[in-house]
Amino acid sequence: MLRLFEQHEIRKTKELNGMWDFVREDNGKAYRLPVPGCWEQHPDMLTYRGQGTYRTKVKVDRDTCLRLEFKGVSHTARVFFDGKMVVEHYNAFTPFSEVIPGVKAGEHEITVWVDNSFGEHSALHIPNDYYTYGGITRGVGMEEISPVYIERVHFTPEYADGVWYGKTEVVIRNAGDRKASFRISGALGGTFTGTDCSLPGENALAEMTGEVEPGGETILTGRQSFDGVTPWTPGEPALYLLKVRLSVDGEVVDDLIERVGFRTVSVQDGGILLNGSRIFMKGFNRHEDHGMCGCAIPLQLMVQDLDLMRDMGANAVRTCHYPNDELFLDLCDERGVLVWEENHARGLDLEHMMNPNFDIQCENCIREMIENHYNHPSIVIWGILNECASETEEGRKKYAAQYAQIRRMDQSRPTTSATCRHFTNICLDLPDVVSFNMYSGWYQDVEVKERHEQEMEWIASAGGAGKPVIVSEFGAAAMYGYRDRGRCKWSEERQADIIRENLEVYRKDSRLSGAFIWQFADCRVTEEGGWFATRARSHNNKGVLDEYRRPKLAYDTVKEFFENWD
Ligand code: ADA
Repeated sequence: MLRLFEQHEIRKTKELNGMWDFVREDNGKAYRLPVPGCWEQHPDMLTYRGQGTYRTKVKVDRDTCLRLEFKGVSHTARVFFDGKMVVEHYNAFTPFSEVIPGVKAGEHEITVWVDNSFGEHSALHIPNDYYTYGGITRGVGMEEISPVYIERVHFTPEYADGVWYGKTEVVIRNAGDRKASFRISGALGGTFTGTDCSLPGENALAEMTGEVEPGGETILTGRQSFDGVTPWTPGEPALYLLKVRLSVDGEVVDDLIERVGFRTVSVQDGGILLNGSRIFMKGFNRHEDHGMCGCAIPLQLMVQDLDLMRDMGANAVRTCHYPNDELFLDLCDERGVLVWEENHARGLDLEHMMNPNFDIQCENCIREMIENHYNHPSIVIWGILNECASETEEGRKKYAAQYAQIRRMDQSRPTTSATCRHFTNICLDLPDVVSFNMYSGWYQDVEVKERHEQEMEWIASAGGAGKPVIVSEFGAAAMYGYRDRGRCKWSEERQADIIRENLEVYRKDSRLSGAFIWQFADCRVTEEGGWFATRARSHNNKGVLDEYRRPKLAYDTVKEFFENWD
């Protein structure tokens, strides 16, 4: 399953999830591995870092144009169709696709060379405080498309003078060899399992027409009002299906269905507003990692994670430190969970940021994140560059360039970045929301309130005055099952104490717009880079649950606070 709803009624689609052949490159050994999946699941490859090749066969029953879609390959992929390379992609956490025209009826072979190694070529996946797994780790789809097809549809809800508007941007591409005149039609409404929403009365999209050159792309935009809209809110996450159809020479040749919600996000007077009302984001930092399956988390375990967060009273999640599987975002849309999604970069110092691949790899990651996830109403903040070199002039240029890229692509959501460069960060004036990571009571043996006040004063004096502020990380580590009446460090008791001390301070501070616990569940870390030296079991153990989702004592502490936050 790639999404929680059908995206096509006309385009012919097929999921390629299942068992694929796999050959490990270092020793030539052959396997059958599941897709999606991490190769670390196999007992022979528990710690394998290197290359391998996946292979499968597909069949088409007529001459056609194929579109292959990969939701995530960790971390570099080269895709071959009948032995010819069709696309190369870097970054485990963003989807990519490729259109292959002129495919003949019959059987064809898809081969994917995968590399999860570290080195100069990889600026973002480095040895780090989370694990870079190997494999085709998210779903794969294959679609038969017409040569002129819908590349994507972006829907932006707007609200003015009591009326909801929707701006629809449609991107049409032409993989054929002749110029085409086309017409776009569509409707907003429909139903889906979950919250069942239909707009009363007329909801057809205003028609648009255009032309597209061979090998070219045409973008059309329309804006119209909608009556009887139920806005998307955490309490009532109303969603609508937006169905767009493409006709060429009077014949419907393609379609795309997106699921959208009507809500606005803005910042004002130091607060974050959803549909004009101030919100507070209380939630978790969550890595895509699970003791059972690495980063290739199946739907039922994603659902369990969100159920556990809801049980603790959370209303928000930060997808630290990379874009997430779209199935997870679909679930957040349906459940009214507020999402801070961020690009892929954790703790990169200036030397890492000066890697010649850094700028382009970040730019691609941000572009793919926003292009693909634009329509999710649950995403209310775009984040960048967690704990990177924001204290340097060179670093500042990179922060500024990335915020500018986001604003070019999306003006409907605020931006932020989680910093740990306390008192030295020179980038606080750049984002819409200021966020900081603070480990009072764990790394720093300081009084939480006093340290928090120092931080708030510094933020106001360093470019953050008047902006919303979020405590983006706080927490402490505990080994699951380790209890100690003396409440020593690494015991579940001590972790719960530290989280409590922090929550007590943040709950009383009306200047804040959010507090995110580090972290939801324990996650694996790399041993390369020396992380094991400070990370028992080669895991980051600050989870409120362990990697198998067994709750520690802090679970009930968080629940007590989050459920009674007001
Ligand atoms: C940082 C970082 C996290 C994690 C955390 C910790 O703030 O953003 O990825 O490493 O600290 O556990 O120390």
